[in-house]
Amino acid sequence: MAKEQTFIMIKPDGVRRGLVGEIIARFERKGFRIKALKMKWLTREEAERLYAEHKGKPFFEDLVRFVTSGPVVAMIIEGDSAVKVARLMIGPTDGREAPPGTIRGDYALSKGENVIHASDSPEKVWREASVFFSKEEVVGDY
Ligand code: D4T
Repeated sequence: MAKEQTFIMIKPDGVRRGLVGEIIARFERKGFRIKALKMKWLTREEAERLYAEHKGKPFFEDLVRFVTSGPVVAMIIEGDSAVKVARLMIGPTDGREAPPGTIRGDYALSKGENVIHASDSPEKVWREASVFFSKEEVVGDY
């Protein structure tokens, strides 16, 4: 499989709980390269853009309130089958059902406050990443 990039975001609960280092370490140890990294406190407009696909759903307001409740840490990582592998590593949406060994399985006990986001398709990677990064901020091969 060719090298691929994906977008990861540690949500405000993960940042507040001091899980940033732990989570980044998992992706590094798995073999991914960090290509961009940023802490940012999202505005409401940015949060709505990030989660545009969920607009109108019953949980949308809570989701936007939560994701703007504190800073998040966003990154672009690169490696073989990055989108699929990162989704496997974070686990299913609901932390109560996520298997131990996955990030949500180990650190989340909720569906709303579930510590981390990873893009679920290659088409969404840059759409989501562009809320945080310009193309110039993504470093070259190293
Ligand atoms: P994200 O997008 O944050 O990586 O989560 P998932 O990809 O695993 O799940 P999702 O897009 O379906 O949901 C986005 C976000 O909304 C919250 N949520 C979701 C919620 O609070 N209640 C719900 O019923 C659903 C479906 C959790 C993640």
